[in-house]
Amino acid sequence: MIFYGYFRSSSAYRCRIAFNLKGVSPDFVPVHLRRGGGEQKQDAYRELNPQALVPALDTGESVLTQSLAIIEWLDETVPTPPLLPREAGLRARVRAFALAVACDIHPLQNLRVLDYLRTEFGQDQTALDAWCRRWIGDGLAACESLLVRGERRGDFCFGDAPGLADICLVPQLFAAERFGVDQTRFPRLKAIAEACASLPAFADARPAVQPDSEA
Ligand SMILES: N[C@@H](CCC(=O)N[C@@H](CS)C(=O)NCC(=O)O)C(=O)O
Repeated sequence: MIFYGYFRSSSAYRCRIAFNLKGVSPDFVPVHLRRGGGEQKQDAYRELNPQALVPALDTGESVLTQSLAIIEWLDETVPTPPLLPREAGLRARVRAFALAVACDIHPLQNLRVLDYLRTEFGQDQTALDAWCRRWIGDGLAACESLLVRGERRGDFCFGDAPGLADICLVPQLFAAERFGVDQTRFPRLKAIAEACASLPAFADARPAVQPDSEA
């Protein structure tokens, strides 16, 4: 298997955590999102992912894209430990949390969106950071409430073991840190992130320890 990613990509970070939790180690091919205008935009990579986004996973049989689709494929092909609960209602809540991050927060901080705000609307870095803080902050505040409303039990988002929600949360908090979001607003999310950080699957997936890291 070949995994195409970038150390700082939140979506690739999600997949790395999932691979580690499952004990799966695909070969890694870095795709530099900035070098030469962005390797993700070059024809060779677009052949793999026409969206020109990382990650992509070549399973040997086909190329999968979209981090959540990759993670659910992994969960179905390597069922232990499970990343989604068996009970349908709880499973829907876990997916709702993951989608709140992946569909409603993350796209607004994406490189191509920020580049567009910079080049087409003339915004400087201060304005872009404020934009990111606004949308990440509001989104994570809603995520904090989702867990409170869900009467959370255990050290992780939805119980005593990490799953899809935690896999999405931790990279999003990493991005929140990068953009200077005030995280004192999210005590529950921070406590969960600390529980995750103590696990090798999460620690080994951090951007700073990836082979293509520039940290
Ligand atoms: N929904 C996609 C998002 C993928 C995505 O936005 N990837 C970012 C990095 S986190 C990217 O490749 N950005 C390149 C760009 O904006 O040009 C997923 O979950 O895989």
